[in-house]
Parts: sequence; C-alpha cells; structure tokens
Amino acid sequence: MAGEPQADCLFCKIVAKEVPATIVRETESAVAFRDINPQAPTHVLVIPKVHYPDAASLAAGEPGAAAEILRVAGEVAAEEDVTGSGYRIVFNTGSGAGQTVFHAHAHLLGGRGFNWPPG
Ligand code: DGP
Repeated sequence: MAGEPQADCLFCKIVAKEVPATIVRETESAVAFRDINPQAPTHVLVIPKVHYPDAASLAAGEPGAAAEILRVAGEVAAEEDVTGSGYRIVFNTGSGAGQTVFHAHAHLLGGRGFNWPPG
C-alpha cells in the first residue's frame, strides 16, 4: 500500500534504524542523514519516513510529508551554515535523471560553487 514500509528498500531500513546512517536531524515525518558518497562539503539526504518511490508521488499522496522535506532541508542548510553561499535541493526522479534509490529523497548540497545547467 502507498506509504507503507517496503522490505527491500534501503531508505526504509535507514528510517527503521536497521541500516546505520549519520543522522543529522529527525522529525515526526522526516529523517536527514549524510550521503554515503558526498558530492559537496555538505551533502545531506532528507527523506520521508513513509515510502513513496519519488518526490512527485510523495507530494500527491502525502503533501504534508513533502512540505516537511523542504522545511527540514532548509533547517539543515542553516545548521550547516551554507545559506549565505547558496545551496541546492535536488530530487532526481527516474533512472534517466540519476535516481538510484526509489524512496523519495531530497539531496541538500552546499559548501561549494555550482554550475547551471547541471550535468
Ligand atoms: P539518487 O541517485 O538520487 O537516487 O541518490 C541516492 C543517494 O543515496 C546517493 O547519492 C548515494 C546515497 N546512498 C546510497 N546508499 C546509501 C547508504 O547506504 N547510506 C547513505 N547514507 N547514503 C546512501
């Protein structure tokens, strides 16, 4: 059922604390933890505790949880002191866009310069 934990989902296992992660923030509906393969000095993933495969399906199914992802990303950006230099919030959606984990997640990237358009 939509939103239910999936036994084979890595990020559901991080939510359940079955897989360790460096958690930097946790709220009632979201968890933020450091990416295992950081692409910037600050690279934190912010995920909903509920399971949806991508950001759009999360927003359609549980808009409050989607909004919480953005709120938490902003709070972590402030805590990591990257708001002044600017930061990115990225939702890769679909394998063609680089999504490899099909549990909705925001990448919060900061602490370096960024190019546009992204690669
Ligand atoms: P994406 O490619 O957009 O689906 O991003 C998935 C991210 O998840 C990628 O940047 C690497 C990260 N990742 C994969 N496995 C783990 C893990 O076991 N722990 C942590 N902390 N991050 C992981």
